[in-house]
Amino acid sequence: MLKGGWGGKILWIDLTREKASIWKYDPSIALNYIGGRGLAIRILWDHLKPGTDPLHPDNLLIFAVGPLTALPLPSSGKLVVASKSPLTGGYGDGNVGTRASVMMRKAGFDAIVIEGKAEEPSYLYIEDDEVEFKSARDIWGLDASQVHDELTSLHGKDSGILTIGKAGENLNHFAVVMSEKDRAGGRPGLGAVMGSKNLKAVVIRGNGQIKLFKEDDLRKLGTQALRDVRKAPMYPFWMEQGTMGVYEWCQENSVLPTYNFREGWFEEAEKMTGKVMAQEYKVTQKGCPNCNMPCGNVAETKDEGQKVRAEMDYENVAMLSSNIGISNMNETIRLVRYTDNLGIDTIGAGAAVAFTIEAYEKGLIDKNDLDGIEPKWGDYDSAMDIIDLMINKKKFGKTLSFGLRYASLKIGGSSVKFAMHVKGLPITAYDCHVAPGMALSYGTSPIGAHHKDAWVIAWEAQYGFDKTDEKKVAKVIELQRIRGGWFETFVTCRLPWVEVHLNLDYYPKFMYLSTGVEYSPQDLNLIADRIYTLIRAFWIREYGYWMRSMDTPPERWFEEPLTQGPKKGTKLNREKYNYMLDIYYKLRGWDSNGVPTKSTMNSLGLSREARELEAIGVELKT
Ligand code: PTT
Ligand code: SF4
Repeated sequence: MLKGGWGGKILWIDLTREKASIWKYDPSIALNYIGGRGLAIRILWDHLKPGTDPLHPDNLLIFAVGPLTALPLPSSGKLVVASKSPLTGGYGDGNVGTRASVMMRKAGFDAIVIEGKAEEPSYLYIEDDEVEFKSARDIWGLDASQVHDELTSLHGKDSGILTIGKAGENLNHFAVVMSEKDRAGGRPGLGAVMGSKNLKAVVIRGNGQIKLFKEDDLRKLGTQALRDVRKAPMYPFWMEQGTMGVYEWCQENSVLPTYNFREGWFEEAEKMTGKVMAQEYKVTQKGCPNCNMPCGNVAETKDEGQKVRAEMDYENVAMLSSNIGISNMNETIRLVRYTDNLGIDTIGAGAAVAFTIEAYEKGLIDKNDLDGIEPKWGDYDSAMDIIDLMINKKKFGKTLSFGLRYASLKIGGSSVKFAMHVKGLPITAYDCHVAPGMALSYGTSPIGAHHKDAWVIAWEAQYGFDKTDEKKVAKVIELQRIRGGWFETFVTCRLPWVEVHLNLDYYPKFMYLSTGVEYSPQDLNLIADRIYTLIRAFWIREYGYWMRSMDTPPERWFEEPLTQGPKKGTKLNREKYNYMLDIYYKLRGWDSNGVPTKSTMNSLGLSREARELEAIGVELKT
């Protein structure tokens, strides 16, 4: 019996039959998987038929919150979106800051699961236990910002709204789920999953109370933590630059993605720093619900042309500036606004443009493949044209819309070496020629190359980029546990801890006051390991096999040294990477090919899942 914290209910919606049902799910799932990503992978393992095409109606689109979501504590307005990914073919998730998370909690749902496909463009209106299936004919084709405005005026400002743009409608594999115009989640193509269901938006309102084990005490502790955030020495800098504060640091350390990750140092970086953004372009600041350290720095163009505003996060800016050779803040603001309106991942879009420029440069595609576009580094117009080509699935744009892995296999040649992804997911904005620990983090991230699970690079810079020892590997796992395990299951924002160093000890206490369960840090780490291993089992169930190469970043970083900047000449060493990967597998209790052993699965309470893998012919070492 749960004492509080969890809503205890899952809302299951079948779009094909226009039916909704509410389940009280087994409390042991809540206790052993907590919520968010943990609940999502449990649902996918138990309810998704193996081998389902990610864009088939049978795929499940899941929105999940956790026992700390929407509570009066730092930065708690977050939600996990998860599904089987069309971009990678494996487990995919993302984390969105949105009022929808608060509304889900007030409605009492820990997860909303959507299956099937609506007969025509639709959106869902959910108010507590009531679900209405509504026509989206009038909003289909609108961009994500317009849809937000339309649905806000229809359903009220305090509704939670999740939507897709044209990218999701057109099943572009880089499509994300958008909220409140500037928030995005689900880089592994989860916007396309929503589009494949003919689902333009989900609007949710909840009117209930979140039942907590010790509400007054939680409020008191939450207030104290909010005060700690505000008093933190890093707070003023964070409030000025947000995630963009790291741009200059990346340049100094030669890890700023430049020219399709060929370089880690950009000759015009000084025009694109967090300071320039904050002091010359920033006009206002936005945040997710319940956040007192809002990082949505809204910048406005200052060039001639129509004024445009966009939120400038580091990943967006780096991938749509240095990585495609652009050094003009106005152009990057326009690109971010454009991609947000289309509902396409900024990182995927930047990666796709860079890949196209390089493939063109190397003669693997020509002007005709690009419908007359002649792409160049630093050329804003051709970058916009490539994005359009991809959204409209014209010529090479169609190939590109299936992702870098697919496109590189299709055009062949040396492109496989410079298709900068792991497991099909484009690498986020840290070049790793000098950073073997970060390369391992990308290699072993449970959704493909994303820094969300282990942003080890800041620690690695201090520890020593050149070291490739067990301590570094253990640090990757430690961060994966906390970032990918704790925060993705509590479902709150991790940035209070990462950026202003809020004491991590708060979180087990919050969990106790919310749920009445006394999780120790070790208990939480064990749950994180269970989730990681189940996610790995899910990938293996989908692929039918596993190989080390799937946990390895692209050839480029091993073969082509940096040619500019202070670390010129540096590249990754393959033997050392493999050595780290061996240690990683050993520490995780997986075999030398990255397959969990039977004893690891048994010790994590995954014996049934181990038997299921064996039943499909996967050999599990003991
Ligand atoms: C996240 C990835 C990131 S990570 C960024 S900027 W970052 C990009 N943002 C995009 C965007 O914006 N528009 C768009 N069309 N595509 C985008 N793709 C990219 O997506 C985000 C913040 C940020 S800003 C980060 S680091 C932190 N991420 C968290 C996380 O993963 N978990 C967690 N518990 N807390 C986090 N807090 C921070 O949230 P994905 P958001 Mg995002 C415009 O979705 O798929 O996880 O990829 O959610 O609400 O926009 O907040 O320098
Ligand atoms: Fe949202 Fe940024 Fe606040 Fe995190 S720190 S909750 S991403 S506004």
